[in-house]
Amino acid sequence: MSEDACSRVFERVGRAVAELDHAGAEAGVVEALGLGCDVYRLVEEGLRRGMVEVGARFERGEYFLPELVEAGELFNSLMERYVLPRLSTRVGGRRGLVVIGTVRGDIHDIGKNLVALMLRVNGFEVVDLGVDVSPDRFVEAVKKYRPDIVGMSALLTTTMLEMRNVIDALKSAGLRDKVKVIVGGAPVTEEFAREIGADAYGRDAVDAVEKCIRLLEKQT
Ligand code: B1M
Repeated sequence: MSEDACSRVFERVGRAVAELDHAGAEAGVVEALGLGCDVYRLVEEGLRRGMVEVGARFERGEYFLPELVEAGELFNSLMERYVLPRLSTRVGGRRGLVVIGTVRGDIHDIGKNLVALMLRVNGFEVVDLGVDVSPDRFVEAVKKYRPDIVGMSALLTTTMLEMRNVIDALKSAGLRDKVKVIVGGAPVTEEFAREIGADAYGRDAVDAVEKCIRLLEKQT
């Protein structure tokens, strides 16, 4: 398989997702897999790139809420049919336990699900609290599951502020020094993570896995 050939197909997949061209996106995914391209790169450089363009069109007023919904469905359906079966086969091991959720007020879960999946594939056990998770629910989950790591996802500039509230709630409950905290999501930055007192920032799902592995190494 040639890198160039894969990059070209990824670009086409991204464009098709952006256009909400279901057949074109599916054909591109099938072609990329047929070429033996890396599945995770297909997700990041193809599917996710298309989603970012969908967001940009929404911002410019070219797309509206139904298009955002449709893009989410297209992404999920391609993931379920083509990507998950290829990644899930590698699930196993027990590196550590991560409690993950999308913060209060935010219902975006595609990125969070991808992070949870990549953590599982890489040997982590994951308790997924879902979306719109309040600080209290994070605290309760830490008490109940005693995870090594708490992971928070936010896709909105407004809801990313909830991450600080979760960290404060963990402090108030006397649990902050018992868990490591990793944050991520489109508007979140390394600097913001540092500012709110998180232990790590994950740029994407692979980076999140690497950071979680490093967080556990620091503990031992
Ligand atoms: Co929404 N939306 N949306 N949306 N949506 C964004 C986020 C937006 C950037 C679009 C835009 O205007 N450009 C914009 C936010 C603007 C802002 O805050 N600055 C936006 C808006 C405005 C809204 C609504 C307010 C729209 C409205 O109602 N008027 C509304 C809010 C609802 C709410 O949450 N309260 C809304 C709703 C929705 C849908 C429900 C329709 C749908 C989500 C469906 C779903 O998730 N089940 C949706 C979608 C699809 C998007 C875009 C187009 C795509 C998001 C996505 O799934 N990307 C998005 C545009 C964009 O992202 N630029 C947009 C693919 C996914 C694989 O990437 O989620 O970034 P991502 O995850 C990555 C990394 O960020 C990282 O790893 C992942 C894998 O690489 N990561 C982590 C994520 N979490 C992590 C956690 C970690 C580590 C890494 O550690 C724990």
